[in-house]
Amino acid sequence: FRLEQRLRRAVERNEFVLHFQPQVDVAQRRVCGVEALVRWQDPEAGLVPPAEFIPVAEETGLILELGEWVLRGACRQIRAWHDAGWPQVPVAVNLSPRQFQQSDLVERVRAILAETGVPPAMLELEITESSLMHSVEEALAQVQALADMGVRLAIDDFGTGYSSLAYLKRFPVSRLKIDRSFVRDLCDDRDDAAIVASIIGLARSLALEVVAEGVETAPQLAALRDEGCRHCQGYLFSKPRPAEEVAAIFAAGA
Ligand code: G
Ligand code: G
Ligand code: MN
Ligand code: NA
Repeated sequence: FRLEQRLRRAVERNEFVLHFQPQVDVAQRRVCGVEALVRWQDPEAGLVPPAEFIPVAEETGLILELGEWVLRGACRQIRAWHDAGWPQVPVAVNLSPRQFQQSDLVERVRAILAETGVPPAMLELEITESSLMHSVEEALAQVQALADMGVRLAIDDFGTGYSSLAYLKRFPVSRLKIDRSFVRDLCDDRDDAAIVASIIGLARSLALEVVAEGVETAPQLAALRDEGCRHCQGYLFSKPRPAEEVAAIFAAGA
């Protein structure tokens, strides 16, 4: 079908770009990380958001090639920011379930880190609960190998999937990302407020870091701070931006 053909050609022609969204340490008022988000620069349609092509890339398997490109691009950017003298913050990359299930993922990640000269701790991989729960023992081995290498792992969209708390304890993950659907109505919906507070409490109990996604307003930020959530990401601070513009945000100190 047409989108699949166009996507295949886009991979061949390298029509993708990475944007980066800062994560802010709200106590220290500084950028503490960035998330890499891929965009497709289609010569005809312009900038295509990932929601429109990631699902097709997943279905067709093109996500493996695209995902490798994203990983390499993110690591090159880490290197470039390092060489330009910017403060070093981890860069998060989204891994689709299919990428996560590749048996040689760990070796691929290791090779890209070596090739770009990036310390493993500067890379954070975001996986979803479904990636972890699909086949738990394999996932555990994969996560363990990445953690042993020193790569950070975050659970994306946390709270929307079906992860078991018992398993969560077994996985050596670095942090939980509170899904933005809970943050949206945090100030008006008691249930969302309770869920957000529970995730923050869970993270604290398990000694995991926590980051809130989709923070758009000052009252949301205040509520998150009150609950003890120190790291926030969202339009209140910055939309995902091209790398050059993120450097300006580093320069401004968030
Ligand atoms: O950037 P945006 O908010 O439009 O992203 C929409 C969705 O696409 C999010 O769920 C995000 O995780 C996903 N996404 C963005 N970039 C990547 C990527 O490089 N790889 C994968 N697998 N998903 C991505
Ligand atoms: O699934 P994932 O968490 O990777 O999704 C990231 C997506 O969230 C990106 O598409 C990004 O553009 C979007 N996003 C980031 N900050 C905000 C925000 O404050 N509000 C909304 N609505 N979307 C956001
Ligand atoms: Mn993400
Ligand atoms: Na998310």
